[in-house]
Amino acid sequence: MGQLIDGVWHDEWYDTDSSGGRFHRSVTAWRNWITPDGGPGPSGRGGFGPESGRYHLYVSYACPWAHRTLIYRAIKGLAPHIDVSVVHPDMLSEGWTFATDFPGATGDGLFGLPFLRDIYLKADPKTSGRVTVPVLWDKAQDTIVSNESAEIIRMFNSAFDGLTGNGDDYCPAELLDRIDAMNERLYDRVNNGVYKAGFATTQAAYDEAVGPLFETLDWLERHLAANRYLCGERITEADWRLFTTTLRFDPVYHTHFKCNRRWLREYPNLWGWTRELYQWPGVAETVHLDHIVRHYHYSHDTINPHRIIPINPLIDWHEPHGRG
Ligand SMILES: N[C@@H](CCC(=O)N[C@@H](CS)C(=O)NCC(=O)O)C(=O)O
Repeated sequence: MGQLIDGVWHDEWYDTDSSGGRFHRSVTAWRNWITPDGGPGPSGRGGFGPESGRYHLYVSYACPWAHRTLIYRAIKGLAPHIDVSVVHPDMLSEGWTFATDFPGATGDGLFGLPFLRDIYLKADPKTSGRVTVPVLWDKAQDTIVSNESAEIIRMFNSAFDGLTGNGDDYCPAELLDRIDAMNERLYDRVNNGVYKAGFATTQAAYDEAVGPLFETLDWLERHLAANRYLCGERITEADWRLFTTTLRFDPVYHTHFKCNRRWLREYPNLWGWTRELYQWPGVAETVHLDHIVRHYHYSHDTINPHRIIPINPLIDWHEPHGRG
């Protein structure tokens, strides 16, 4: 695990010394948008129109942020139009690699390069920053459109509708404020909250993260007792964003990240809702628990220095969800 500084790779773990043991996720650098008419989006520059076969998605099956983009690719009918490369689950001194000695790790389908950082360097040989997944690559301009999952899924929600004929809208205008507020509440306390607890290197930093995490899970349990989905009667972006975290909770975060006040399956509504999303058409195929379990336990040697992969709870994802 490391980062690029002026185009040079430095193998460094997250610096928590300067932040009192707290993990801070870096701000994402590539922020262009694909738009229906190719005009500029809310950030970055224009020139990225929706075309079949033009874009390529680099993901890790382990990563909850990348997983969101794979789910949207499935539920928005984008698979025939956007192809995918999958990195190896082990993220060690070279960062994410295109090694293929793990089932499902595809290698770099576009250029045959060895490391994900080479994709960043292809876009900008002097780039600086962390080398993260997902990455949405534009074959026409030979550059990165975006490496921010929250924005990639907003593009996927509507930019290609003219091409796919799939008008399913997970971010309808009338619910946008509610979705944004829910996302904000859940990102810091839950999606990133588990990482803040897991990567904390002081007791205080861990306590600061794990308290709000479980308060928010308790709140979500009550909320889902009264609401079909997070923002009311219809499924929205807020649900998909939370799902990639709740899916990983019992297999990884509970034990590996010390988020162990309760198992997720002890929350009947949250667990039923998680199973419902898992069972949504096309979604189970995006879930690769072998990559998930392997990545976290094998890559984070500050947390699990002997790299023992645990046996894990037996989970019946196909049990009827009982909601609706
Ligand atoms: N803001 C990014 C965060 C992505 C992210 O942090 N991905 C992790 C994997 S779960 C990563 O690639 N980390 C590598 C690193 O930090 O060096 C997004 O949501 O797209």
